[in-house]
Amino acid sequence: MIQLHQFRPFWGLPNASPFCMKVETYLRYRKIEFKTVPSNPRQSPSKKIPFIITDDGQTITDSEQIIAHFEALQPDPMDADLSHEKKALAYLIRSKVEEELYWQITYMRWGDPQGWKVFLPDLKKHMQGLKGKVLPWIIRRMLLKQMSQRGMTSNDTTTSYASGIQLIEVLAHLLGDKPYFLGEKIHTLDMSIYAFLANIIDQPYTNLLHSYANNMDNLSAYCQRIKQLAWNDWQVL
Ligand SMILES: N[C@@H](CCC(=O)N[C@@H](CS)C(=O)NCC(=O)O)C(=O)O
Repeated sequence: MIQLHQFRPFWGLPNASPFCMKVETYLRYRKIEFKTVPSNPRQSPSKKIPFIITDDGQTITDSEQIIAHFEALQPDPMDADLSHEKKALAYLIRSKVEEELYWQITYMRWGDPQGWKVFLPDLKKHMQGLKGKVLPWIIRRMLLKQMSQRGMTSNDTTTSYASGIQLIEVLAHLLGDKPYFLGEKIHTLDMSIYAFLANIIDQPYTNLLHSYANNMDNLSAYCQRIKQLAWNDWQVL
């Protein structure tokens, strides 16, 4: 059985890591059987999760490589209909979404003081003893430094969320009234965009980015559409 190594579900989200959720959305959508193995970045050869171990014992890291591995085995690859131009466009959209929204999602939890207030107690529940007392603060210090290099600071949430809000607006315009980002048909790009949007729209506490994204009716409907296709049988824990 294929093993998907990733974080446990959190806050009613299938995964608090959008990269893990992207891979799980893909495997579920494709109806590829797998089992999840609770893990963390330290256990990954790349020091990032998710990673998978295939039936024949091969380890694959990186969400995009994992999807490419399984797509190569499919009789009907999801992106086979795309021209070089559309593939290039999909690459640019995905790269921007993953880079920008990864830091926005990180900021919602670790940087935004309101987010940190609710994130910390729940994070500590998953860390026993001394680990729970020190580790969140060590990780936060490191992340705050990385976020400040991107112009995001705890004392200015408006500026910190501005680039995320701008990208959400761009995505809403790009989607328009199409069902999926590249048209009528779902593609691997949608696995990524859905996972990143769901980590903003479906997270249980509000903030400037969450409320802005939730007001975009087409993006909310898009998330519901993919949820129906891939996560219909999933129970919120
Ligand atoms: N390019 C990688 C990125 C994966 C990634 O950044 N995962 C995060 C969790 S959302 C992680 O493991 N971070 C740990 C770290 O950067 O130390 C992918 O697509 O899988």
